Amino acid sequence: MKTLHDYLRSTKIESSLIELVELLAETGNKISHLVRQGALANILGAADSQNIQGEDQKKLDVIANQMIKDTLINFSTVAAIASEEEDSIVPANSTGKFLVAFDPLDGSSNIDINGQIGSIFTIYPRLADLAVDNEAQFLQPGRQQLAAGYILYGPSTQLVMSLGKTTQCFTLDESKSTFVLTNEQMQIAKDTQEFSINMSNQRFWSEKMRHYIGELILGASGSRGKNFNMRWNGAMVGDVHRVMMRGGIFLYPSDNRNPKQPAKLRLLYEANPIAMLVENAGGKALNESQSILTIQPKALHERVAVILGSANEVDSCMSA
Ligand code: AFP
Repeated sequence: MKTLHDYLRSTKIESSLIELVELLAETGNKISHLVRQGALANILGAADSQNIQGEDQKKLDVIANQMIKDTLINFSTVAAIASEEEDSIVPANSTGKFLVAFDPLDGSSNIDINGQIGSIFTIYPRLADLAVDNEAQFLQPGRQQLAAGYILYGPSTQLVMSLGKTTQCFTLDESKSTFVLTNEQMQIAKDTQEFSINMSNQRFWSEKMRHYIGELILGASGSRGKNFNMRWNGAMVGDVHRVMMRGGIFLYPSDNRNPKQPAKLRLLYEANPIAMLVENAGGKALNESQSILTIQPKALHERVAVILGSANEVDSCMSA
């Protein structure tokens, strides 16, 4: 079986981008090792701090963020980084050609219950006409991404990534401490009978979303004429991986719980990288009106509604 190292060199991707992807994979491997030790590595529980999102940080949020940040800052081709756990961007190397944004630990509420968690990353080209400490570097539409991926810390550790046209899956061979190609071209089923949404927010959704989900729940006795199953993981990486593997529709729609914050998921380091992976696997990823990858970001930690997965089901949701 082909290793990540061999796969990357079989592509036409430039060597400096290959090296950066390998560095991120290697850091994910190290985080995976910590995750597997759990309480024995003193990584569980709260960090007694909050991030700019106003979220209580877990110890592993902080540890994973520091590991990725320390690795990238010292890598000569990285111009600047952005993270869910960093208030603002962190300039790195003035001659760097890449920007890296990441959610170091997605699904923090799953850490202490041994649930699925992951790290999400995205790589953009550095904008030559802007200084490396200019936040506007990162306000590029998702279509500009050079590479994107997530590392899922589940029963096995898997790296799902796209370097442009297709989406691959690699599985960590812990005996050799290396990622091995296990799916060269992931394809999301066009149809599904499985949806993924946090139902406890139902009373806060738009009428349109309440109607659409209501029809899924009516199943064969409703307008859809078939039954649906539901899954909600609490970690986007876990729900998205299920969609990548067996189809489905994942939704975190806008809601009116907090008029100042109608959406939850972050555009730069959650929605955009995931949207690239999903679209390059034949799925769709929208924000209730347009492809997520076409959104012009206005702020670093901007949030966005997310509806993604099996193309025909996303179409059904949008036309509901
Ligand atoms: P945390 O990393 O703070 O746990 O948030 C995870 C997440 O951003 C995304 O991964 C999940 O799909 C979503 O939040 C879960 O949100 P709810 O807790 O509101 O269901």
